[in-house]
Amino acid sequence: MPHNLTQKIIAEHLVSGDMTPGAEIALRIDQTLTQDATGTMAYLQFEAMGLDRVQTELSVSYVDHNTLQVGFRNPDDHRYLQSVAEKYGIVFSPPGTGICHQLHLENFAKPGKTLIGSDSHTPTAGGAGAMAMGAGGLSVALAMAGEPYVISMPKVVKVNLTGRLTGWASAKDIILHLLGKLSVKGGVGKVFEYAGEGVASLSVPERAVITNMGAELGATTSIFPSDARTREFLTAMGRPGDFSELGPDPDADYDEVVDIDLSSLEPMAAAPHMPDKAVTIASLDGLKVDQACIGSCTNSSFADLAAAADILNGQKPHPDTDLLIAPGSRQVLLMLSREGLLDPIITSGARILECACGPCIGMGGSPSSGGVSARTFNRNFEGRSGTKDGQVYLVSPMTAAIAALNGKFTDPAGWGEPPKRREFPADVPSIRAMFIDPPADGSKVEIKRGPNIVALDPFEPMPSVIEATVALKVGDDITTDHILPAGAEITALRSNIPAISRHIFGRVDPEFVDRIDRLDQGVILAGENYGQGSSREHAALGPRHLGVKAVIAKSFARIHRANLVNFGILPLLLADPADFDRLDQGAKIRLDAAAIRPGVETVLTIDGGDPIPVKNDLTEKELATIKAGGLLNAVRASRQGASS
Ligand code: MIC
Ligand code: SF4
Repeated sequence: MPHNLTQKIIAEHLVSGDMTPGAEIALRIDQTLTQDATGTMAYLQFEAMGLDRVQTELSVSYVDHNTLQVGFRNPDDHRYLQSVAEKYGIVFSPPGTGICHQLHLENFAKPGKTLIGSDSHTPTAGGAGAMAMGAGGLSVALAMAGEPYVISMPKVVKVNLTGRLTGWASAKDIILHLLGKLSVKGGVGKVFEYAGEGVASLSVPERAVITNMGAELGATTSIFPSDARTREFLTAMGRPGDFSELGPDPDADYDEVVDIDLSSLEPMAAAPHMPDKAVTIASLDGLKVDQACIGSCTNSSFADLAAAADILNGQKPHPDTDLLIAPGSRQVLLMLSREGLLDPIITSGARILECACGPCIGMGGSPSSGGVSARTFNRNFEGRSGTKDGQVYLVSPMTAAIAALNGKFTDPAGWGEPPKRREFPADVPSIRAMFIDPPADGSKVEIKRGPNIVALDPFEPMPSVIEATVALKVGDDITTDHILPAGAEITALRSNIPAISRHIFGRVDPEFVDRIDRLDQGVILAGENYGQGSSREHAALGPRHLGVKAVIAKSFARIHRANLVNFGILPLLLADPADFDRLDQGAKIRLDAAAIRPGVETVLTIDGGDPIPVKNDLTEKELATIKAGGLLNAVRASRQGASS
């Protein structure tokens, strides 16, 4: 049977399960990546598994999120991560080297390989033909221990690209267009596989912009074929041996097809506060822009920054607009410097930041009160910038640079000729030597722990009856940024669950933590797509620590649902979404948890009477994990069983 590219890679890595959409499949994982904000927890969990060395072909530990080092917490975490990497055979990328996804694309991504990363934008590597997925830290820890990664077999959507980009339209505008069309829940349970004659017109860094931000569709991942452009890219990166040609079989079937005519696209923005609120830049003509930020794992390649440098050349941003630029990696910075493209950036007066996530995760660079910020990032959730009423528009680097010069958004019709597209220079410098490779034998290495690193308490098994209060009722599209806000102060607590739990839902309802503290057991009630956005498992661990037993929602985002299961919280679905209105915050519910069966509808009762039917899409194994109190308990029990 002919296979599409996704099915080919899955078939090649299938450990168990059948490839029917929706069925549970287990995949062998070739590579893993972690970043520091999720990595500390992932490695604490890996340590608890008792192995001497990672079992993957390659595991890389990046430090890119918590790089401010205000006080001891971040540097303690970095030191811990470096020592763990040395001990267990993991490549370590020190702070300042760059953003995990940009670095992975440049240095390690390989066509046809499976990669999971404890960061939702891991699909960036799909730009080079890898099947790369975001996952919770515990899932990554298990993959490092050699366990397969379990997902639902995705549907495969063919995104058929025709024509080619013209004028000021860029890769960012392709994905913003798709988000506008399909929404932030449009990709749940799906892989977006790019095909068609338009593919060849896009370079690997451009493809990576699209696969990166495919995460905002809620997709399992996004992938491009590996072709002549991939060969060019890998050769330029000094890795011609990593190339292999890979694409769908000629008559491959897809579950859905979406057509995009590249030549019809124009510069776009995602308006506040969701990545799918796509509007044209022309429609924003005249809107004052207080800040412009160029960077993040979406748009910080050499090509992106070179285009911005060309636009800024000899000019200055508007006096009322603050311009910040963060290159994605030291390689990008080095290329800009060697090509003479740093000069126009420096002389423009733009503020050059460290090669790291920076303002994207609220690590500085917040806009002023109510300020409009044009950012080349991938998320504009309310408050994520660090300024609650900041108005963040997601745009391309060219759009951000032009807006910075004009101090406002203007109609692209008046922008003149776009800069020449530069992919990468003829001679690309390697920064591979800036990574720290682990020694062959790490057995003597001592792990360095600071006071910020607090081991996880074991979790109790699920009670047989849940008698709980609806501790919080929230609407649709609640992000993990709503559940656990980012920003420098809170993210510094990622390796300390008791401390970080005090911030759960802090921006949605500052009373939440005190309220749930007074309750014995709590549940959360939510609308569609609960937990969209990041992979941070703290958004499940924190609620679990506070006593949340179940989340009852209309639907869940993929990674967060897996994190809930991993930490023993029941993800229940309202059998009739209209029942959402019958359940109020403060209601007392009762549920016979012991009686729950995979896929079987059951009822919970409100305040001792009124029944509400709830269903689940849990597998036998997932339910057993939840009942055991989470995956760590389940893994410990199975390891003990194996050794007795
Ligand atoms: C994000 O962009 O939201 C993050 C910060 O990179 C997260 C990971 C985290 O919360 O540490 C992600 O995308 O998974
Ligand atoms: Fe970092 Fe932002 Fe990318 Fe997340 S989305 S990995 S915070 S640059």
